[in-house]
Amino acid sequence: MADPIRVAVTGAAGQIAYSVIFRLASGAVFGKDRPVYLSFLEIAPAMKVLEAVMMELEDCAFPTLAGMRASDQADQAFDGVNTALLIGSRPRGAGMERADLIKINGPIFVGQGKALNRGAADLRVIVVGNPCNTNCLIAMNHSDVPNDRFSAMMRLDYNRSKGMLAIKAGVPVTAVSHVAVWGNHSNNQYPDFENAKINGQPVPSVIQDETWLRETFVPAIQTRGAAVINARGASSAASAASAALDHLISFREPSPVGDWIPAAVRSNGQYGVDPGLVFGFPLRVNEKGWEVVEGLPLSDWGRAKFDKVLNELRSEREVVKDLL
Ligand code: NAX
Repeated sequence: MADPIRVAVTGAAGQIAYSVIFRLASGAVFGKDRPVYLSFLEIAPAMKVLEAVMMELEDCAFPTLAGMRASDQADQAFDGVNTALLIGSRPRGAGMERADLIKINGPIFVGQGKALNRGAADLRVIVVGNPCNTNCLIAMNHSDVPNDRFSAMMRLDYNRSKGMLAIKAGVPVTAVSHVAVWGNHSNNQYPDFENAKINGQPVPSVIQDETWLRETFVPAIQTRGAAVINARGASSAASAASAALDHLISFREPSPVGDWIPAAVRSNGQYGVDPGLVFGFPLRVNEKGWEVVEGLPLSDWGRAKFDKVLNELRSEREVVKDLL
């Protein structure tokens, strides 16, 4: 068997991790021939729960699980890892503003950014913990790991968009392609139906209901997380975990021919986004790395949505400027 791939998971006692970890260990992500070594990071009060997760992992007797360890020290957790899934952060509490959350979680990503220098030479970092774009920006700024190895997760928004368009059009999700989710994983993200396709045709020519696309689809995707919380009493976990693993895999293989993958990455100025901001773009992955898909048209209506989310990310960067 090949050498194990070493994966760090932070927030390992949390609900998203509970859906991520067993799939990583089972061979469902890297294949049945690739052993996986798991390295968990948690805060001290959550260690007991993490112990239970590790007991359950032992009880699964996965042939692909080469070993595991747990720590409350980021330096130890990231030592030698090939992939780091940064899921852990404090959830938003009652009455807490987004800016409060950014201020509370930002410092976590300063320390973790530095500790990521302990990773393997090919380390890739995926930020899920919210506010994920800005947390990614902070970690990137404190790490020597090349910027292009960092990304934040827009995949759940993309998967939600594909699912909802497919249901509306009465087609399988595989018929939906070219979905871009611009900007931030927040209520101001812009899930772009104008460039999206169904069976190769522009979505607006298949779903001929602009009012539904603009006034139902876009807000529904933007607020889907809150809808799940209202219905379940807890935030999205299985779908978020599934999206995190889709995201991880999509950086390890060439993108589907003619299509793209969604992720928030460091802007180089594409589409007028300030260089350095971590912004959700459509990307193509090839054997050399990834590149932003450029030149997609945006209508005035779409550009207004795009500019709104761009301004939101600029203000998040302002809130954390002391951490950069
Ligand atoms: P949970 O509260 O169930 O788990 C979070 C875990 O992180 C806890 O066990 C906690 O002890 C741990 N933690 C806190 N500070 C830590 C630190 N400094 N180092 C390591 N671990 C730490 O939350 P869960 O539902 O698993 O969500 C995790 C994060 O994902 C949240 O920030 C959430 O907002 C975010 N999400 C991001 C999504 C995205 O699309 N980017 C979608 C889903 C999700 O809302």
